Amino acid sequence: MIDVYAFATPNSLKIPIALEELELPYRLIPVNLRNGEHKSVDFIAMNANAKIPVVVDRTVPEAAPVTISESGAILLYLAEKAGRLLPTTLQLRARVIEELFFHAAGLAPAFTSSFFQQIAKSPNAEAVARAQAEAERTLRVFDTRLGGSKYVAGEDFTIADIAHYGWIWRHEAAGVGLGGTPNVKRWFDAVSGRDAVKRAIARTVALAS
Ligand SMILES: N[C@@H](CCC(=O)N[C@@H](CS)C(=O)NCC(=O)O)C(=O)O
Repeated sequence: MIDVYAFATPNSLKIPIALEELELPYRLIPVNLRNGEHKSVDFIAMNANAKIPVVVDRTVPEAAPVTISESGAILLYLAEKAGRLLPTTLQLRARVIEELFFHAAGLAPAFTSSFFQQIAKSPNAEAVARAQAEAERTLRVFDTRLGGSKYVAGEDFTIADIAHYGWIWRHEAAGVGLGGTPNVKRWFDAVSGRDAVKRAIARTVALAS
């Protein structure tokens, strides 16, 4: 079994989407961030960074389980394990890896920061506006990339789309709309309509109920 430690969050959602798309059986184990469960000794033994998602793959033949954190790294691990959702040509693979890094180092931190500014108990108008502007800027970069192809790294759906979907799914919480980015809107509607994505959202949202 593949164990996925997660909660109803943007970074968590990526992993069930990948596993549903890959048709790999998995078990979702809730880590309630509201109760600080990610700071427990047992959780930190799996991820010293104290963040979800974490995957423990107990299905590795003749080897100890693989424990892995960082959603982008987990997506790469699962795609390589299954031999799907990651192109084999060097050129297309480079695009996917570029997007995974852009997501992890650009779009996700900008959206995370804007989200925290939106929910701040004592919001500072300048800080809110600056964080929102950077989230919108990264969204426009994403829109430009999507202007040239059906999916973000080419004509096929890959783990790069799954990585970006996590935060675009929660764009409203980050104070960002999709009205000014038609390519993102088109892509978001198409990815939201995939059966695997619908199943993953239902299972992930249920973690917080
Ligand atoms: N770079 C990490 C970010 C993970 C992350 O920020 N997870 C959030 C939930 S979406 C979390 O665990 N937050 C708890 C905290 O920071 O205390 C990844 O992509 O997995």
